[in-house]
Amino acid sequence: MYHKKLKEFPKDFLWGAATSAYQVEGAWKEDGKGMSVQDLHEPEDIADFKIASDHYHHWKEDVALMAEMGLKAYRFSISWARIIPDGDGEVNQKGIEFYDHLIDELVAHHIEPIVTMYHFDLPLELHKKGGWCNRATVDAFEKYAKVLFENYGDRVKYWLTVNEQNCMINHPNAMNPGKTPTKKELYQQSHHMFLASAKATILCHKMCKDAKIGPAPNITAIYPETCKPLDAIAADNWETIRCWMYLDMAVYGYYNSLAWSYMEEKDCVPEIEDGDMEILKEGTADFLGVNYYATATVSASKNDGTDCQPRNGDQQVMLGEEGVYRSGNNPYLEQTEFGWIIDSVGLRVTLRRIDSRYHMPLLITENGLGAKDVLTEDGKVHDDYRIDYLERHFKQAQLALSDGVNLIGYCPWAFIDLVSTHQGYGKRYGFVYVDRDEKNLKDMARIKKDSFYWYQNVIRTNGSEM
Ligand code: BGP
Repeated sequence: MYHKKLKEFPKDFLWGAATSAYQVEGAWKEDGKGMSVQDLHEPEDIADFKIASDHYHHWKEDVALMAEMGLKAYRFSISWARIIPDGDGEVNQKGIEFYDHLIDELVAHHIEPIVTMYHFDLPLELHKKGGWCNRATVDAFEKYAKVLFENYGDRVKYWLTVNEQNCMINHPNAMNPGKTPTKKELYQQSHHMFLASAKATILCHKMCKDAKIGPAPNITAIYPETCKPLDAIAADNWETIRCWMYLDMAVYGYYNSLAWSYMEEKDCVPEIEDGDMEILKEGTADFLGVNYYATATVSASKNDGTDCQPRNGDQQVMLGEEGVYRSGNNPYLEQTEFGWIIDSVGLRVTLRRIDSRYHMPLLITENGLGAKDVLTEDGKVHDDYRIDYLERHFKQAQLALSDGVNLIGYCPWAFIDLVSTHQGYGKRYGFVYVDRDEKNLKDMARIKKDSFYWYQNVIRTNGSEM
């Protein structure tokens, strides 16, 4: 649809940027922090998460940079194991203080804190007891949520429960060190995460009266490879199993019926205890976080043993699944140097689809370009490719707004360079460069990239200049 005049970004639009604790903080065992499953990663050639961008020691300087850029919001995650080192026992006062200071500093600079409660970093002690397969983890999360609301509920108005639950179920390896769970176990984990989110949501509504809470799944429109009806069925299958089942639960508190049939077909229906469905119904979201990177294109299943084509990949790679869909090609879209599809129009498609289904306020909680940035000899980073990527996506967000989507904010990934989940510092996302290599920590200096100044102007003009 063409619009004669585009809607302006709302005055209180949350121009933000995002990070997650284990990818940016470092200080992996400082001041009483317990270990998380991410701390077990010790890759040979690339950075691990032990020091990362050392935000734990640079937080004040980092917030000053956020303020200089003009950020209206900062989405970050709290490390569960920094707050409760074994996940379920004593509270670590030093951990409480770290986020207390960070939140105070943000508020002092009029930056809205948007807090993710759990972003891939389950406390290791909980993992040893079965992690999300163990129902006790649901209660541990509720207890952790209570600690967060007690300590930060007076200042934090936006809470995100679980980051990319759908990716943790569809790409489970990094979250389950030691042993990849079976499909049945994964959907049990998912049920427990749904319950944990719902319980935290109920608690948030009781304890923090004017706060809003929601999930942050990775949502993307799925295209059929051709106009063959069976390709359309495959796209619908995968979009439902990958995306809608998570949002239907968050918004309506029930299992999507197609997703349920899929779990029956694949023998992975979770065990549901008495009372669970009532909790899920009660603990529904106030807004939806959306991590968006790339659309996917799929074709009809052949159901002949060749639908699933294993290949190396990360959270954006679609492998295909027997009897459900095959991974297809989209000749109209480019890819990043890391093989991620670039589809700015797909962001508009995705936001429109979510809006049609749920009519909820939407917040883009992640979107960005991972690239091999180069620091020039005169100390600059000319990331015009990132500016181009973000400009194209912001324009599509404005079109989605004009289409009627209730978009309340946009938090590109990432505010500052941090450890990429698979490529260390070889794949950077930030507006701020961190001067370190994979293994050589150098001085960790913070250097503003060209995109920093560009985004500063976008925010200053509330999106009217891009
Ligand atoms: C999302 C995760 C983030 C971040 C981002 C970029 O799926 O929520 O934590 O890692 O993807 O991914 P990567 O670092 O693999 O390029």
